Amino acid sequence: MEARLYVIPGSHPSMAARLMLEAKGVEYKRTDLMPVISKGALRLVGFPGITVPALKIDGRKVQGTGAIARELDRLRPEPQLVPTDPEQLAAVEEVEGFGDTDLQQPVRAILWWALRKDKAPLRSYSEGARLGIPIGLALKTAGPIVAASARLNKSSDENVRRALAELPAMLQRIDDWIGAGVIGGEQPNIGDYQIAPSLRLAMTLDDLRPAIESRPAGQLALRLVPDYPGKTPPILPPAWLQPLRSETAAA
Ligand SMILES: N[C@@H](CCC(=O)N[C@@H](CS)C(=O)NCC(=O)O)C(=O)O
Repeated sequence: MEARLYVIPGSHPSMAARLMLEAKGVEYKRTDLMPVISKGALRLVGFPGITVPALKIDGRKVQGTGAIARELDRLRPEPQLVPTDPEQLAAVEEVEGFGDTDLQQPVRAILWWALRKDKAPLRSYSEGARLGIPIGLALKTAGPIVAASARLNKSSDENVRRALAELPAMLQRIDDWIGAGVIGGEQPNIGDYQIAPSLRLAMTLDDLRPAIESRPAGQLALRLVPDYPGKTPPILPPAWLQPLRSETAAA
């Protein structure tokens, strides 16, 4: 099987695709792309869409975490990522949908807000990446990319403050799914792979980690993704973190 995965360093759905390929034991080559520039690069190599993860596998082009999971199940059924039992499938797809849209996006918005305020942590997110140019140079010229990414991901003060206020309820939903056994089992499914990397990326922010790490959601993220590049020292306004602080105190 010949496989090449296109990713953006630090991207949470890209991490999901990497973990699924590894779980399936599929060997693959990886191409690291810079955000924003990635859109044109993906078009150049023939993908119809503009987002990572994007996978070329045995001549087929598959884009998006969910589509990649289903293609991997088709090519190599074990371990199964998407359940076939209808009841289980419905439950897992609910988690998957939540991870794909509701959770991924606010985490992106929060991180780009932080990186726009201070670009220094960007280097830590590029750890181990091969961008085709020296990392130092990539980082020196990253200003416009950070600004564009913050704009594209709607990282306004208002959106980020709202995302932080909504995070406790999201974490509770994830804990409940773990409690009900929909995710968090011994054999991770697409729901696990959609959720864990997003939480793990959120945990690279020192401001967010304490509210996540000790609860079931955080434990799942740490189990599935023990290592995640990146570390952002405290930067978010304390008032915005209040909803998360009360959550930590209650736990
Ligand atoms: N929900 C999709 C989202 C994919 C997505 O939006 N990926 C982001 C990176 S996390 C991307 O490619 N953004 C383009 C950019 O940053 O320029 C999935 O899971 O595949």
